[in-house]
Amino acid sequence: MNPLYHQARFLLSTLDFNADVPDQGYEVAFAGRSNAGKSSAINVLTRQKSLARTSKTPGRTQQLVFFEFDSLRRLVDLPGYGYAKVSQHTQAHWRRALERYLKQRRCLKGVFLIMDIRHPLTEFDQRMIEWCDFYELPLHILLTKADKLKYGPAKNRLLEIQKTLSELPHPPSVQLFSALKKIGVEEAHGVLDEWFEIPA
Ligand SMILES: Nc1nc2c(ncn2[C@@H]2O[C@H](COP(=O)(O)OP(=O)(O)OP(=O)(O)O)[C@@H](O)[C@H]2O)c(=O)[nH]1
Ligand SMILES: [Mg+2]
Repeated sequence: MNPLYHQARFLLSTLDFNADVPDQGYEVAFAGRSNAGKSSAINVLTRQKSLARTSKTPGRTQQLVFFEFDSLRRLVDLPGYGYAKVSQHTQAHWRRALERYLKQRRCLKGVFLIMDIRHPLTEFDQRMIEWCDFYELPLHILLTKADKLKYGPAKNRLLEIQKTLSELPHPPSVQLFSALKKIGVEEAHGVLDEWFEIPA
Protein backbone atom coordinates (compact mmCIF):
# COMPACT_ATOMS: atom_id res chain seq x y z
CA MET A 1 0.00 0.00 0.00
CA ASN A 2 1.32 3.41 -0.91
CA PRO A 3 1.85 5.40 2.34
CA LEU A 4 -0.25 8.19 0.86
CA TYR A 5 -3.47 6.26 1.59
CA HIS A 6 -2.79 6.16 5.29
CA GLN A 7 -2.40 9.94 5.31
CA ALA A 8 -6.05 10.44 4.44
CA ARG A 9 -7.77 13.01 6.57
CA PHE A 10 -11.25 14.41 6.79
CA LEU A 11 -11.59 17.54 4.69
CA LEU A 12 -15.25 18.56 4.93
CA SER A 13 -18.76 17.29 4.62
CA THR A 14 -21.44 19.11 2.73
CA LEU A 15 -24.99 18.78 1.56
CA ASP A 16 -24.23 20.82 -1.49
CA PHE A 17 -22.66 19.15 -4.47
CA ASN A 18 -21.25 22.50 -5.55
CA ALA A 19 -19.09 22.47 -2.46
CA ASP A 20 -16.14 24.72 -1.76
CA VAL A 21 -13.74 22.05 -2.87
CA PRO A 22 -12.06 23.38 -5.98
CA ASP A 23 -12.58 21.24 -9.05
CA GLN A 24 -8.87 20.47 -9.35
CA GLY A 25 -6.58 17.52 -9.03
CA TYR A 26 -7.96 14.01 -8.70
CA GLU A 27 -11.17 12.86 -7.10
CA VAL A 28 -12.60 9.35 -6.74
CA ALA A 29 -16.20 8.91 -5.55
CA PHE A 30 -17.54 5.97 -3.54
CA ALA A 31 -21.15 5.25 -4.42
CA GLY A 32 -23.59 2.53 -3.57
CA ARG A 33 -26.74 1.53 -1.83
CA SER A 34 -27.24 2.54 1.73
CA ASN A 35 -25.56 0.06 4.10
CA ALA A 36 -23.61 -1.61 1.27
CA GLY A 37 -20.31 -0.89 3.04
CA LYS A 38 -18.93 2.27 1.41
CA SER A 39 -17.62 3.86 4.59
CA SER A 40 -16.14 0.56 5.78
CA ALA A 41 -14.33 0.15 2.46
CA ILE A 42 -12.86 3.65 2.78
CA ASN A 43 -11.58 2.87 6.27
CA VAL A 44 -9.90 -0.33 5.13
CA LEU A 45 -8.39 1.27 2.05
CA THR A 46 -6.90 4.07 4.17
CA ARG A 47 -6.01 1.67 7.01
CA GLN A 48 -7.78 3.94 9.47
CA LYS A 49 -10.33 2.38 11.77
CA SER A 50 -12.74 5.26 12.02
CA LEU A 51 -11.98 7.79 9.32
CA ALA A 52 -15.41 7.40 7.71
CA ARG A 53 -18.29 6.79 10.10
CA THR A 54 -19.90 3.41 9.67
CA SER A 55 -23.12 2.14 11.10
CA LYS A 56 -25.38 -0.87 11.41
CA THR A 57 -28.26 1.48 10.65
CA PRO A 58 -28.63 2.37 6.98
CA GLY A 59 -28.42 6.03 6.12
CA ARG A 60 -25.42 6.89 8.25
CA THR A 61 -23.70 8.96 5.58
CA GLN A 62 -26.19 11.64 4.55
CA GLN A 63 -23.78 14.18 3.20
CA LEU A 64 -20.94 14.18 0.75
CA VAL A 65 -17.89 13.58 2.86
CA PHE A 66 -14.56 14.60 1.39
CA PHE A 67 -11.28 13.06 2.52
CA GLU A 68 -7.94 14.18 1.20
CA PHE A 69 -4.67 12.33 0.78
CA ASP A 70 -2.69 15.36 -0.27
CA SER A 71 -3.50 18.73 -1.77
CA LEU A 72 -4.33 17.13 -5.12
CA ARG A 73 -6.02 13.83 -4.31
CA ARG A 74 -9.39 13.23 -2.67
CA LEU A 75 -11.98 10.57 -1.94
CA VAL A 76 -15.66 11.34 -1.65
CA ASP A 77 -18.01 9.20 0.41
CA LEU A 78 -21.40 9.70 -1.24
CA PRO A 79 -24.65 9.29 0.66
CA GLY A 80 -26.09 5.84 0.21
CA TYR A 81 -28.98 5.82 -2.18
CA GLY A 82 -32.17 3.87 -1.72
CA TYR A 83 -32.49 4.60 1.96
CA ALA A 84 -36.14 3.86 2.66
CA LYS A 85 -36.57 6.32 5.50
CA VAL A 86 -35.64 9.24 3.29
CA SER A 87 -38.68 10.61 1.46
CA GLN A 88 -39.18 9.99 -2.25
CA HIS A 89 -38.87 13.69 -2.79
CA THR A 90 -35.49 13.90 -1.07
CA GLN A 91 -34.30 10.79 -2.87
CA ALA A 92 -35.23 12.28 -6.23
CA HIS A 93 -33.43 15.47 -5.27
CA TRP A 94 -30.32 13.48 -4.35
CA ARG A 95 -30.42 11.53 -7.56
CA ARG A 96 -30.46 14.68 -9.63
CA ALA A 97 -27.73 16.28 -7.55
CA LEU A 98 -25.63 13.14 -7.83
CA GLU A 99 -26.01 13.05 -11.58
CA ARG A 100 -25.05 16.68 -11.78
CA TYR A 101 -21.96 16.01 -9.70
CA LEU A 102 -20.94 13.02 -11.82
CA LYS A 103 -21.48 14.92 -15.02
CA GLN A 104 -19.90 18.24 -14.13
CA ARG A 105 -17.06 17.37 -11.82
CA ARG A 106 -14.01 17.54 -14.03
CA CYS A 107 -11.51 16.30 -11.46
CA LEU A 108 -13.58 13.12 -10.98
CA LYS A 109 -11.34 10.33 -12.25
CA GLY A 110 -13.70 7.49 -11.58
CA VAL A 111 -16.32 5.89 -9.39
CA PHE A 112 -16.04 2.97 -7.01
CA LEU A 113 -19.46 1.34 -6.86
CA ILE A 114 -19.89 -0.70 -3.71
CA MET A 115 -22.38 -3.55 -3.92
CA ASP A 116 -23.19 -6.10 -1.23
CA ILE A 117 -22.28 -9.38 -2.94
CA ARG A 118 -25.55 -10.86 -1.67
CA HIS A 119 -27.69 -8.07 -3.17
CA PRO A 120 -25.93 -6.85 -6.32
CA LEU A 121 -27.24 -4.88 -9.29
CA THR A 122 -30.16 -3.14 -7.67
CA GLU A 123 -32.09 -0.69 -9.81
CA PHE A 124 -29.91 2.11 -8.48
CA ASP A 125 -26.71 0.20 -9.16
CA GLN A 126 -27.83 -0.41 -12.70
CA ARG A 127 -28.65 3.22 -13.20
CA MET A 128 -25.20 4.18 -11.94
CA ILE A 129 -23.53 1.60 -14.18
CA GLU A 130 -25.43 2.74 -17.27
CA TRP A 131 -24.74 6.30 -16.40
CA CYS A 132 -20.97 5.86 -16.06
CA ASP A 133 -21.00 3.81 -19.23
CA PHE A 134 -22.81 6.51 -21.14
CA TYR A 135 -20.48 9.28 -19.95
CA GLU A 136 -17.42 7.04 -20.24
CA LEU A 137 -16.56 7.64 -16.62
CA PRO A 138 -14.27 4.86 -15.34
CA LEU A 139 -16.12 2.54 -12.99
CA HIS A 140 -14.75 -0.08 -10.62
CA ILE A 141 -17.09 -2.32 -8.66
CA LEU A 142 -16.34 -3.78 -5.24
CA LEU A 143 -18.49 -6.81 -4.43
CA THR A 144 -18.18 -6.34 -0.75
CA LYS A 145 -19.07 -8.47 2.28
CA ALA A 146 -17.51 -11.35 0.32
CA ASP A 147 -16.80 -12.89 3.74
CA LYS A 148 -20.54 -13.64 3.96
CA LEU A 149 -20.18 -16.28 1.23
CA LYS A 150 -17.82 -19.23 0.91
CA TYR A 151 -15.03 -18.73 -1.62
CA GLY A 152 -16.63 -20.88 -4.36
CA PRO A 153 -20.03 -19.16 -4.37
CA ALA A 154 -18.35 -15.74 -4.10
CA LYS A 155 -16.18 -16.48 -7.13
CA ASN A 156 -19.19 -17.73 -9.07
CA ARG A 157 -21.09 -14.58 -8.22
CA LEU A 158 -18.15 -12.51 -9.46
CA LEU A 159 -18.04 -14.39 -12.77
CA GLU A 160 -21.80 -14.07 -13.24
CA ILE A 161 -21.70 -10.34 -12.70
CA GLN A 162 -18.69 -9.90 -14.96
CA LYS A 163 -20.55 -11.79 -17.65
CA THR A 164 -23.65 -9.62 -17.32
CA LEU A 165 -21.58 -6.44 -17.47
CA SER A 166 -19.46 -7.60 -20.39
CA GLU A 167 -22.37 -6.74 -22.67
CA LEU A 168 -21.95 -3.04 -21.99
CA PRO A 169 -19.97 -0.88 -24.44
CA HIS A 170 -17.48 -0.05 -21.65
CA PRO A 171 -17.61 -2.89 -19.13
CA PRO A 172 -16.55 -1.82 -15.64
CA SER A 173 -13.96 -3.79 -13.70
CA VAL A 174 -15.29 -5.90 -10.82
CA GLN A 175 -13.61 -7.56 -7.84
CA LEU A 176 -14.34 -9.35 -4.60
CA PHE A 177 -13.88 -7.31 -1.44
CA SER A 178 -14.33 -7.62 2.29
CA ALA A 179 -13.71 -4.88 4.80
CA LEU A 180 -14.03 -7.43 7.58
CA LYS A 181 -11.53 -9.96 6.23
CA LYS A 182 -9.51 -7.45 4.20
CA ILE A 183 -10.12 -9.31 0.95
CA GLY A 184 -9.21 -7.50 -2.27
CA VAL A 185 -7.49 -4.51 -0.67
CA GLU A 186 -4.40 -4.70 -2.86
CA GLU A 187 -6.45 -5.06 -6.02
CA ALA A 188 -8.52 -1.98 -5.12
CA HIS A 189 -5.38 0.01 -4.37
CA GLY A 190 -4.08 -0.93 -7.81
CA VAL A 191 -7.07 0.81 -9.40
CA LEU A 192 -6.76 3.85 -7.13
CA ASP A 193 -3.00 4.11 -7.84
CA GLU A 194 -3.81 4.31 -11.51
CA TRP A 195 -6.65 6.82 -11.24
CA PHE A 196 -4.73 9.02 -8.81
CA GLU A 197 -1.61 8.67 -10.96
CA ILE A 198 0.41 7.66 -7.95
CA PRO A 199 3.95 6.79 -9.02
CA ALA A 200 4.81 3.14 -8.27
N1 LIG B 1 -19.43 -8.90 7.20
C1 LIG B 1 -19.13 -7.71 6.71
N2 LIG B 1 -19.81 -6.60 7.13
C2 LIG B 1 -19.49 -5.41 6.57
C3 LIG B 1 -18.49 -5.29 5.57
N3 LIG B 1 -18.43 -3.99 5.18
C4 LIG B 1 -19.34 -3.33 5.95
N4 LIG B 1 -19.98 -4.18 6.78
C5 LIG B 1 -21.06 -3.83 7.75
O1 LIG B 1 -22.17 -3.28 7.04
C6 LIG B 1 -22.77 -2.21 7.75
C7 LIG B 1 -22.79 -0.95 6.91
O2 LIG B 1 -21.48 -0.51 6.65
P1 LIG B 1 -21.15 1.01 6.24
O3 LIG B 1 -19.72 1.02 5.82
O4 LIG B 1 -21.57 1.93 7.31
O5 LIG B 1 -22.11 1.18 4.97
P2 LIG B 1 -22.36 2.49 4.07
O6 LIG B 1 -22.48 2.00 2.67
O7 LIG B 1 -21.32 3.52 4.32
O8 LIG B 1 -23.80 2.94 4.60
P3 LIG B 1 -24.50 4.40 4.52
O9 LIG B 1 -23.51 5.40 5.03
O10 LIG B 1 -25.70 4.23 5.37
O11 LIG B 1 -24.85 4.61 3.10
C8 LIG B 1 -21.94 -2.08 9.05
O12 LIG B 1 -22.59 -2.80 10.07
C9 LIG B 1 -20.61 -2.71 8.67
O13 LIG B 1 -19.92 -3.23 9.80
C10 LIG B 1 -17.79 -6.47 5.15
O14 LIG B 1 -16.92 -6.49 4.28
N5 LIG B 1 -18.17 -7.65 5.75
MG1 LIG C 1 -21.51 5.48 4.93
